[in-house]
Order: sequence, then structure tokens, then C-alpha cells
Amino acid sequence: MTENEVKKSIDQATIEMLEKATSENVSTVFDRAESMKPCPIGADGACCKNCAMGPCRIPLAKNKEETPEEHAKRVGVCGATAETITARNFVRMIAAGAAAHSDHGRRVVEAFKLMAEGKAEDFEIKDEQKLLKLALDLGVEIGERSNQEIALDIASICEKEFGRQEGEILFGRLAPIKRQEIWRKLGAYPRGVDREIVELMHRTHMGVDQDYKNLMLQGSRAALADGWGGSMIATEIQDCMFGTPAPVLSEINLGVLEEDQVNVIIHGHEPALAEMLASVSQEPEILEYAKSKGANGVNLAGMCCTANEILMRHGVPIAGNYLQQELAIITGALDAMVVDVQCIMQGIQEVATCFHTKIITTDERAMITGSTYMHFDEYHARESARAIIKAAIDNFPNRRENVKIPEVKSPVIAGFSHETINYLLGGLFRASYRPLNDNIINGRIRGLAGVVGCNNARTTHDGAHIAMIKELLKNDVLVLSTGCGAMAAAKAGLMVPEAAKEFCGPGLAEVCETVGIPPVLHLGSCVDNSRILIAATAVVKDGGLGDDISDLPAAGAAPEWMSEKAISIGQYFVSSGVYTVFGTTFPTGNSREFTDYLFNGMEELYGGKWDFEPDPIKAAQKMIAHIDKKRAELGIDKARERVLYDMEMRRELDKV
Ligand code: NFS
Repeated sequence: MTENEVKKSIDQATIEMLEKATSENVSTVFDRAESMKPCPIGADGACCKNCAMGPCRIPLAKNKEETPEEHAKRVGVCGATAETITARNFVRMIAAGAAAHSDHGRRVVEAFKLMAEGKAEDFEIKDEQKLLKLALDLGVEIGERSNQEIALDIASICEKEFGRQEGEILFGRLAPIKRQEIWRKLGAYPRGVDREIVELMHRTHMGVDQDYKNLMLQGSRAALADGWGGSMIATEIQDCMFGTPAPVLSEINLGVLEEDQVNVIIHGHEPALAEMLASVSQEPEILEYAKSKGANGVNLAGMCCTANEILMRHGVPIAGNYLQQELAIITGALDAMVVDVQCIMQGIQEVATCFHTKIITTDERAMITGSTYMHFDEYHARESARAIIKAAIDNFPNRRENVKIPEVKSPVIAGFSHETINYLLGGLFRASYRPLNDNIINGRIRGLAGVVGCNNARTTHDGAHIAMIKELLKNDVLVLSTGCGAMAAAKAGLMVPEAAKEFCGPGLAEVCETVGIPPVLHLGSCVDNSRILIAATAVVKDGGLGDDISDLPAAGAAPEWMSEKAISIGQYFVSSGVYTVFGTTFPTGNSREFTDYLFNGMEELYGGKWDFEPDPIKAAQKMIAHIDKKRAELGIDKARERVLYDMEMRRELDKV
């Protein structure tokens, strides 16, 4: 292991595979990040390419105050100011991120509708309870009607929600009343996400909206239409069709690949295909076919968010997070990487040419030149999945000599949906968040943190996630996690109940040990950040901690973010009242005024705000400071002092 590689990742499996990549002369994202530095102008949002008079670059000189005269000169050819250009770039990131989540949601609704119409026989309603709850939320008549009839109504309401032209999105009603009033007062209560994104793209076209506060209002609307709309629809319908997650034990990291079996990784985001692959991969006929090709079985593993989906629902192991996608191929043991949409690096195809791995694309929206396309047909989902697995099996005999699977994996308990947390805390017959609220009020739990988001090759892989989470746990902050951040936590052994004793402050450790939960709760994929919104709302509704999400001793973070989806998530957290800190880089350095609006001004309007802190320990401390501020405002800071005093006393006693 060279010193250089330690900086690339804190994950042992990753470090080993990077060594293998170097020795076999295979270039990865880590190498490319080293040889190509980010453009400093683009990184700060200082480049406007919204018309052909540009691109205009108006960089801000760092480490130096700008005079008003200098600022006035720093404009694009059309006269657009630094504020306008930076804000336009920022809200366009929100639009792209919201579009990705919501188009995923729409696909799920389409499959759900086909199922309800009886046209997609391989799908079914797995969670009837959730279907009925959804019917109540959406005002769908239940009566004596069949599940199919109810599902059909739900599908057509959800389908229309994406394009809602006026009024308020229906799932917004699930937010605390006070939050909804804030959105109404500000004019931020969104219509359908399609409408909000189109309007956002219109407003950022040359010569339209030229006021950064007004642009951010539209940014908030698009982001809220994602979080409380597109993403929430995705989560709710997926739960109906594939089951609401419940705690499940599995394993994570490249060590889950098996040398003697056909290894298939499903990578991407939408769970329909992954569900079918999980369902067919152990069919006797398939296993027999694998045997005929010399393999001892078929080993399905996940990568990125689709991995979270099938981990949460079926305990299918995870091979790794975002920055490990090329490394899975570099093991030499991967027979097929099956991908759908989002977070799939084009680099995997080039890496695959150095090995025998077959890259199989399955979605007509996401093709990769040089890969094999096998259409996933929702009408005949099981047949499509069988064909894909068979293609992987056919590739098994093509394995070359250079196979090396790192012997690194960790146990993980996942599956903490809002419903599960409710049952675990309150019991099946009196499901409630009461014990959580009581423990926050009495100070054993200092507060809640959502640590979510990606990996980024510009910072040490997993490093910031783990440093931040450990700092939070030490200070009695319960962590909820999704996406690649959740995978980082799982790989570091933080998603098993035993972790509580080792990593948590005494108050949090006691609560986790009593309830039997890990101190970092895996809530799912990135669209499942909607579960965090619902959990936060449940805490508000249970009482004693204010009457809005912005009153809670809670904070959000994405310490290694890279995708535009993360910006949309950050914005809907902020617009829902959450203090949200990002690491690595922040794309608004070009305008101090606009950045100040995000970091301070928004709080006056929404009660939540953005922040940026690349040092994960400092970022965690900022989150803790915010949590303590909220505790003081709620008048529960004294309880916490008493608990701390008690623990200090106990430690003193231990020394005697
Ligand atoms: Ni989220 Fe999922 Fe990972 Fe980032 Fe990509 S997989 S939706 S965007 S990289 S957390």
C-alpha cells in the first residue's frame, strides 16, 4: 500500500483493488481525477454558457476584497451579474437532480399502473397495508374494492401529480402544518415537478429571471416538488409493489463476490429490474444452467442505490458504493455488470475491455457505446431478467487468470423504513416515536443527523463520511443515512447494534442497546431521503419538540457529494427547515452575495439553510452546534447538561 493510495480511500478493499489496477495498468476514476484537476472557474459557478455570445467567464479573485467598481465590471456579455450567473447555474443543478429522481419515480408508477391493469403479471402488490395507507393519503375510496382497483386509482393520481399544472402537490399535505404555511406564505408550495422544472429551465434561459432571490424561489419549488413529490412517490409506490423494508442482515464490500460462482452486479437506481433479477437468480433451472457452464451457483450483488433497494427488501449483499464500480470489474471475477440509470460511469466500459466482464445496459434512456443492450421489458419482466442472468452465465467460462477478490466485507443490518422505526420504538401495538422524542428531550440523544450522499474522487473515498459520523455518534447524535454514505457507514462496521458500545457517547449507546438498533440507521437509497422527511415529520407530530421540522434538534449533511441529485436533496432539506452542510466543494464561490443568501438569508425565510465545510470533523461540530442551538430554543438544553454531568461523574468514579 503506498501513501498515495491511503489518501484515495480509507476502505481496505478499495485500496487492494487500486493496487491491482496499477499493476495491471488499468486506469480508474482515481487516476483520472489526479491527472485532470477541476476547472476553477466552473467549480465556483463562474461560467455562463446559456447563450452563444459566451461562454462568459467572470471569476472572482480569491483572498481579496472586491470593490463595488470591480464587482460591477464582473458581468457577462449581456450584463448578467455574478449573482445571476451563479444562481442560474445552481438552480439548473437542482433541476437536473430533481428530474433524475422524478423520472425514476415516474417509471415506477408506470410499472405499478401496468401491474394494476393486469398487463405486468410478474409484479404484484407486496404490501397491502401500505397500499391502503396510500389510498387514505390520496383520498382514494377503499370500501369493498379490490387491491387492483385501488392501485389503479392510486397510479393515475400519482401519474398526474408529476404534471400537476396548478395547486399544491398532494404529498405536501404530509408535512407539518406549519411547514406548509411557510411554503404558502413564500409562494414555494410546488405544483407538479414537471411544471416546476420546465419553468426553472425557462427562467434560466438567456434574458429571463435576473434576480437571484427569485431564481432561488423557483429552485426551492423544483426541489420541494422532488422531495415531497417525485422522490416520495417513488418510495411509496416501490414499497407497495416490492414491500416496505424491515430489518435485514446482510454483507457489504467487494468481498461478497464469489470466486466459484457467476457474479452479477446490478448497478443503478430503479428497483424493478433488480427485484426480478433477485427473484430469478436462484431458480433451479438457472442454477442448473450455471452448473452446466462450470459454476457453483449465481451470486447477485448490488452497487449504488439499486443495491440499497434490494438490500433493504431482500438482504441481497452490496458489492460497493459509487467509487467502487470500476474496482468490482478489476477483481476479474465479475461476469456481468447490469446497469439501468444514474451514477453509472462511462469508464466501466473501458475497464471492462481489460477483463472479461460484460456490461449490459437495460434502459433505452441510458445506453453506453460498446456495451451490450438487453431491453428490460416490464410486460415480461421475469423473462427479461432470466435472459440477462443467462448472458452472465454464458460469460463465466471467459474468465481470465487474473482473478483476485479482496477478502474484505462487513455485516450490515439495513431496512429502517419510517414504519420500522415506528414499530421498533413503540412496539407493534402502539407504534410510536414517543420513546425517541422522550430520549431527545431527556438528553440521552442529543439530536438527529441525516448523513447522506455520494463519494467524490476529489476527496478520500468514504473518509469524510466516516469521520463525520463517528464525531456525531461520540456526541450522542443518532445518524440516519441513505445512498453511498450509508454504504460507507456499513463498510466501516457502523450498521450493527454492537457499534453503539464502541462508537457512541453514553446516552446514545444506552438507547441503542435498549432498543437493539445500530447507531447509524440505513434508510435506503437517495430517493428514500423522502423517508427522512417523513421520519422528521413523525417526530414533530409526536410532540414536545416544537411544531415544525425547523424546530427539531436535527441537521443534514452530504460530506462527499458529487451529483446534481445531491443539490436537489440539499435544497429540499433546506426548504423543509433543515440546516444542511456540504463538504468537498460548493458551486457558488463566484458570488459572495449569493452564497451569503444560501448560508444565511434563506434561514430567515425557511428556518433551514445551507453551509459548506470541507473538514468533516468541523462540519460535524457545526451540526452539533446547530442541534444545541435548537435544544436551547426548545428549553431542553438543561436536561442534556444534567445527563452529561452524570456521565462525567460516572467517568470520575470509574477512575477511582
Ligand atoms: Ni445518490 Fe444513488 Fe451514490 Fe450519489 Fe449516486 S448512487 S441516488 S447520487 S453516487 S449517493
